[in-house]
Amino acid sequence: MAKEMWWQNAVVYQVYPKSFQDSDNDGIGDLRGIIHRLDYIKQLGVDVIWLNPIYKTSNIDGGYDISDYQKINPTFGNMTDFEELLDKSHQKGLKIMMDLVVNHSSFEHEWFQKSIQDDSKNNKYRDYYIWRDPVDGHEPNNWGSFFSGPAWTYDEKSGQYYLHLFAKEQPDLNWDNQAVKNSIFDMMNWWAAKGIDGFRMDVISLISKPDGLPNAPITEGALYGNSGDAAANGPHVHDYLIEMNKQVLQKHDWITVGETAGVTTSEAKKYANIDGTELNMVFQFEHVSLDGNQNQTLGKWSDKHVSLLALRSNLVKWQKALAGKAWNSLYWNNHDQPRAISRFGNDSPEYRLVSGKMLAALLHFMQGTPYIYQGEEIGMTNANFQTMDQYKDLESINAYHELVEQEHLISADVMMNYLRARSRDNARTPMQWDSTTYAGFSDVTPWLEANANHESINVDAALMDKESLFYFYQKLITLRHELPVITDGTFDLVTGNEKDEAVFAYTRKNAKEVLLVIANFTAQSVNRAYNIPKDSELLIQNYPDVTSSLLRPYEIRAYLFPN
Ligand code: TEU
Repeated sequence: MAKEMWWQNAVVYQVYPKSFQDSDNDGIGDLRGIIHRLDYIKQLGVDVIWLNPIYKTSNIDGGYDISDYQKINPTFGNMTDFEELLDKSHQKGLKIMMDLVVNHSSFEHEWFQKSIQDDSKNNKYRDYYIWRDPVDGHEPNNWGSFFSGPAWTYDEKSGQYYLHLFAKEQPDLNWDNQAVKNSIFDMMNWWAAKGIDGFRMDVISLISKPDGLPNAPITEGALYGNSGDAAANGPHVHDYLIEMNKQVLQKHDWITVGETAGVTTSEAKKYANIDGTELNMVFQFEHVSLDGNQNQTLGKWSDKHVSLLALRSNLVKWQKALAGKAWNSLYWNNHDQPRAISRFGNDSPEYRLVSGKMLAALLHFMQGTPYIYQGEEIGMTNANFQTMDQYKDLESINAYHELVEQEHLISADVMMNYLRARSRDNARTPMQWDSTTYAGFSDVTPWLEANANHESINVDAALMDKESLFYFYQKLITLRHELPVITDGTFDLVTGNEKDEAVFAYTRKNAKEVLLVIANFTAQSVNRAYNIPKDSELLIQNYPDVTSSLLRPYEIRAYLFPN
């Protein structure tokens, strides 16, 4: 790319509005709550806020079931609140990236309601969704839903099934229909006119279904074929994104990121190509899938810890493959993933802070645009729920019913462990602002229980402690803004590091400078000798002093020296 784009040098902060800040004491976060906390986000130093869906919704899946793309979820506020949020953010130099959820709508969306009404087979909205006749009295194919059960639901009235890769309340839109595309592009242009700064596109890799909707390969013992694999990177997905780019994206200096389940590095080079014909970057899923269950029917449900060998080789693969050809996004967690420290670091009181700093620096010095998920910057941990009624996420609840009660594949205790390790609710507990009863999130019982550890892990405490994770993130963000090598430098693993089971060491290099990052990924001290030039500057570290070649538990150091 000839010109460096602004988003290549930016850091994004993700806000899950439902859990960020409640301003009207109904136990649910809202837009005015976010407005109230803008100065906090600004203080961190980020450039962009990504807002998870704030649209009118049937509330089955955390707002990913939109019933009106041009209305605000009344529980979150109204359009005036949104405009104020956008305005105040812009005044503070913060951009707003919205969530675009157009693989599916809510079943309550007017389009779907028309698609199932009496004259449905003759009205134009029937073809807005994916309807098929039964095959031998059954579902049209063997696809399973991401949220348990089949990916098809039968409609008595018309005698046909409709497709939903997610919940039955989230019917898939038919992107092969030009009218659907036009409606979506119009809607995007309508938001553009409001002055937003970009879109994060939900499961955009799934919008083009394979011709003929064939059965998906099925692993032995599995209940359904893997619809995610079957639908990912479908035959027309790039054509559709090129069309979207022409109709909408190229008219704006936006940030765009595609959430691309099932993306490979070669597909990513198309989605996020540097010519800019599709999107700026993608969220890939490989590094957050390495610790899944051996048993493919259990899929993500596991409490396994990934080995450094597997994690490193995957991250390195992405750094190398996209260099000069596309652009990476960098993340450890989001609203669908467990908390980074609990998953990849160590959330015991002894190591929470050092391991959190290690993970932060290790990721933020790589090439790509980093994403910080709310609470990550203060080291929030997994929820540690003990009973099923504490969970609210439909993916978790449905999986429990299917795997434990219906199929008897695993015991309740095992599943509770898996949920503590992987449930999406780990990420969705209320933001921990202070040590009061409801963590400063609300004055009433929140929709999802606050983590008991908010008494010590909270924003108030972080802001009062100069050594806190918050200020460490702030420093990393400043470094990214000031040091070109973090954005433009080439990435290389330190020679011989490929097989190291404890240490992850890499360099970033441009014509002027070299950045050397050395991280101990374990709770044990290890000895490693690295060649650190005399004229190097120690940019950042997570221990108060530096020993020679001894790397203490989760120690990270980054050195800068002339090339
Ligand atoms: O998630 C897409 C996705 O690939 C899911 O499999 C997700 O990773 C899974 O829930 C993790 O176990 C997106 C959204 O981020 C998610 O919140 C939505 O539920 C989903 O799409 C449907 O819109």
